[in-house]
Amino acid sequence: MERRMTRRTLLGAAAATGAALALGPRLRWFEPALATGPAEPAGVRFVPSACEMCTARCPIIVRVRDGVVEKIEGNPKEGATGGAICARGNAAVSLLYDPDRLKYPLIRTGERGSGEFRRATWDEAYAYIGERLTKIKAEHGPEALAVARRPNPNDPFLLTFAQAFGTPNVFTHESTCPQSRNVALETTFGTLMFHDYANCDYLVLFGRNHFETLTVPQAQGVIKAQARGARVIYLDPRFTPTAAQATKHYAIRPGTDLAFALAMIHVIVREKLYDPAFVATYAAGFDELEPFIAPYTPAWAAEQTGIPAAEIVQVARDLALNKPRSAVEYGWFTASFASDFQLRRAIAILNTLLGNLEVPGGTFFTKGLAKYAKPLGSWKRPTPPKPGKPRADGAGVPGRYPLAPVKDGIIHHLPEIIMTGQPYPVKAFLAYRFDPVASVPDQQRTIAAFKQLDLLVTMDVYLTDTALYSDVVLPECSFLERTDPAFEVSSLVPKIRLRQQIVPPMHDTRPAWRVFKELAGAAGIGDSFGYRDIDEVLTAQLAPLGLTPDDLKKAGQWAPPDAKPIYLRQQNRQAPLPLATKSKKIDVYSEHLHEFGFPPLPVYTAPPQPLENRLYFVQGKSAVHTNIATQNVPWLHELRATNEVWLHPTAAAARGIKDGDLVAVRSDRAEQRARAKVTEFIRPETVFVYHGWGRLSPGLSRVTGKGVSGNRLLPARTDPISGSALLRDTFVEVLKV
Ligand SMILES: Nc1nc2c(c(=O)[nH]1)N[C@H]1C(S)=C(S)[C@@H](COP(=O)(O)OP(=O)(O)OC[C@H]3O[C@@H](n4cnc5c(=O)[nH]c(N)nc54)[C@H](O)[C@@H]3O)O[C@H]1N2
Ligand SMILES: Nc1nc2c(c(=O)[nH]1)N[C@H]1C(S)=C(S)[C@@H](COP(=O)(O)OP(=O)(O)OC[C@H]3O[C@@H](n4cnc5c(=O)[nH]c(N)nc54)[C@H](O)[C@@H]3O)O[C@H]1N2
Ligand code: SF4
Ligand SMILES: [Mo]
Repeated sequence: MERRMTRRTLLGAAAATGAALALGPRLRWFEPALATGPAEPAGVRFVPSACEMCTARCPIIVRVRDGVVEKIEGNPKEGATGGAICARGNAAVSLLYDPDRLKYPLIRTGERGSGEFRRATWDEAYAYIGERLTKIKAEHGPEALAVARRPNPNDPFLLTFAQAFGTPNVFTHESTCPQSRNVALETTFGTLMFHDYANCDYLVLFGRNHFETLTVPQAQGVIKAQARGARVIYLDPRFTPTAAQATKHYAIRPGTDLAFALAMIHVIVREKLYDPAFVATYAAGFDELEPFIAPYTPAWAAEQTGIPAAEIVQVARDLALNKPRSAVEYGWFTASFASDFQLRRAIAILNTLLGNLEVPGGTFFTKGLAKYAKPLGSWKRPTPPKPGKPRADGAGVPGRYPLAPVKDGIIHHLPEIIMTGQPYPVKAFLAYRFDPVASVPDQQRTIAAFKQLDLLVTMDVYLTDTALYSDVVLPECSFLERTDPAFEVSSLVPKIRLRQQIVPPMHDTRPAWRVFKELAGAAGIGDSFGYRDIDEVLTAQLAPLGLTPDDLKKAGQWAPPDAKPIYLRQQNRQAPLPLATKSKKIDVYSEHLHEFGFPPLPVYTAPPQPLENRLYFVQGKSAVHTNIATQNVPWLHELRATNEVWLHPTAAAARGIKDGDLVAVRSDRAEQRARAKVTEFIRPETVFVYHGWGRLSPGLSRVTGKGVSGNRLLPARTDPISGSALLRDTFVEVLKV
């Protein structure tokens, strides 16, 4: 079941870490604490698993002594992480033992939002949900149920539940995260693209804050590149840890990144610095690009961005000089300004001009397990009927949001649908590993809508802000107390990884595979869950690969033997690429966008300008917290207990604000209070807060009511092309209280 590590293997891990540390002090965030103690005493186990403190799901080794989890470390065998984990991964121990965790099912007894619940048994909770779902289905049809989750290894259970119930209204969080990027990439290449950070020589980052807003494997890739001498150009209105590590930081004016990108295209085209053979072989519409890009000069971009024209020219030339081992990163959180979709299109065009696809140090198509071995299998389940109605949010629906992905939807439209009953009634909502009240803009509207529902169910590990308004709260086992299905981690080389149970559940909590099976039984759709336990699910998954659940439990992860990175164009620069656009080419000029009435080339729209006294309201994530998930996790709370309002000294002085003063941040929607942090690390027309505070639920006892919630201040605006939320194009006033 588990892997016993001897002192010798531990020393091996220490040596590997030592090698990584030799890269320099910037590694300090990733340094795994090493197991201590002279010898491995009896009663100590080391079990491989996968972290769930964020969705990078790094491989970990958990040290357990006499049934108590003592320490979490990175799995030293993982090359991509260098055997390291981050502070959040380390702190999972304190989540496991946090007295604030959900300990048993809850059924609401008071008004929604009152926080009055009673302890319920699982059977009571299932019966409550099952009865209401059956009634809602009979009265309004199955599409009256919406479900949402942050994608995770338990997706097959939630998706099977939704499909068997018959609803098309399945959401992810994506419209508040990378949707404009994803749609731009799918429009241009027909699929997503990824970066070969470690082998890159010149990398341009539009606010991708690798050394603060982390995933360990990506950050390690950038560190490896920099250790070889790679240059990193970083644009952010704020001076961040990535700015500190970058070759060059430009404090760009918020929302003007597209101007910088267009001017770089201008220089590369005008000076003929692109890869002509690549463009001729793979690109469609280059002829249209030339006249289109002519007006977007560096001088014009300098006015927009506040960055000198000569600097823009230099970055463009350096990018081209280093091609194909150079890239402009597509970014991750891209739910920001209305120009974001076209920014990601412009970046796609830049990478095309550099000819960096499928060569080391460039960009690549993901190579799934099926390319090397066989895809994972599944337990046997009946083919679900096709939902009778289209999605309520219009994602993928002609005339509404035809390009927004059907599999993700537009979660920030759900409140409107519930409130108006248009295009049809949605009466029940299930939130799994997702907290829309905290995460989705226009919190007031989300709450008002949730209060109108006939049924709201949350499944989480904490009493979240969404749970606070729920009828039933289902406690999932924490990730250290459960086994999930194996999941694929596909990068240059595919792998499968397993999260396995380390210790028995401490409370009356259950794993997802069990909850959805039992809930399906109560809702009369149990036929789709014909497995007995998670081992049966794992057996079915692994059978095509000739592996058993025990194989994976021992090692924690598996890669096809001798799997080497595949770069499709490494040997043959004309090799076919799996471009899934209609033209089968890279759509520099997009007929597809044109057909839907959207600009086929990345036309610039300037960001809205702040009225007098107002400031751009910008948020970002902290190195020691994950989005809205960890503010209450004890060890992480100790590291950062609240957020502050970052103001430039000139903006502060103009408002009579001193460092540490209590200030009010006011938008058209609401007012929030926190302490001012007066700092030169931010542009004067911009105010910044870390995302994740201003929480409502008393169940998050350490943080309730502390700091600023962005989503209380923001309206829910939508990019008409991708369906992405626009979370950075709002202005706020800041006043001394
Ligand atoms: N204003 C504003 N809004 C934003 C952002 C922003 O910067 N500003 N960022 C956006 C981004 S990038 C994203 S990705 C979204 C994220 O939005 P969410 O997906 O809502 O946020 P997460 O922090 O990932 O965590 C979701 C929930 O998962 C729960 N959870 C953690 N582990 C487990 C588990 O093992 N089981 C269960 N059942 N639950 C678990 C946590 O307790 C938390 O309630 O928010 C977006 N919203
Ligand atoms: N520690 C930690 N790591 C995380 C997460 C976390 O919450 N904590 N969340 C994970 C998730 S879900 C995501 S989506 C990724 C997000 O990864 P990123 O996209 O890197 O993260 P953000 O923190 O949302 O934003 C990054 C930076 O954008 C800057 N910015 C704001 N406006 C502009 C602008 O107009 N132009 C430019 N160029 N920059 C601007 C902000 O100042 C901020 O520093 O991180 C992932 N990793
Ligand atoms: S990046 Fe940190 S929190 Fe995320 S999975 Fe890896 S160790 Fe865990
Ligand atoms: Mo995200």
